[in-house]
Amino acid sequence: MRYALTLVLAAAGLAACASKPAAAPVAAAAPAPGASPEVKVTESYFGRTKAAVATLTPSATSGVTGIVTFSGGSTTVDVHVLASGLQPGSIHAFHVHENGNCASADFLGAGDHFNPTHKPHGAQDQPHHAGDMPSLLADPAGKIDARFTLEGVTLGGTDGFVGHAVILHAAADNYEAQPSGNAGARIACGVIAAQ
Ligand SMILES: [Cu+2]
Ligand SMILES: [Zn+2]
Repeated sequence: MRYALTLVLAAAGLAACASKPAAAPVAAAAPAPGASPEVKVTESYFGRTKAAVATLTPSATSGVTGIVTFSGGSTTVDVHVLASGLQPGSIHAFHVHENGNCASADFLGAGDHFNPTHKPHGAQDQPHHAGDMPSLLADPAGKIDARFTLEGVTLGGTDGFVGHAVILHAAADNYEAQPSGNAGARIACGVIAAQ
């Protein structure tokens, strides 16, 4: 049954990155239940999503742009945020939101925080949405260059980040106010796409 579940997750991941036909033959090589023990069956064997990127586009008035790159482990995601156009020394909430939709100028189409496990909004060391992330500090040039690791999340699969949106907010996250930390306007948005 473990193999069957893994295959379902792999199929979902493949559907999310249909532009990579080279991955298809890997999924087709499903092991029989009695597969020989020397065949190592790992997540990467089934094409686990290891990298993704989101290009941050500005809201109607923010002028903030950037790029966010993601590197996925089996239960962790490393995030690297590059952004510019911010007020020097300002602090900004940063989240993964539910809908991969940055179409409206206010980015409200991205919906609420990504929260597949139905947790409250919070800091990393407290119960928190899967989409909750550290707030980001702009340097004296109004730029962000930040790296952090998120625990207990993945890029691919039904509860993974790919296909959702990252949003940078005008204000810092207080990690208490529900459901979104009183983070203010949405000033940049990008849809997370598998690489
Ligand atoms: Cu947000
Ligand atoms: Zn949240």
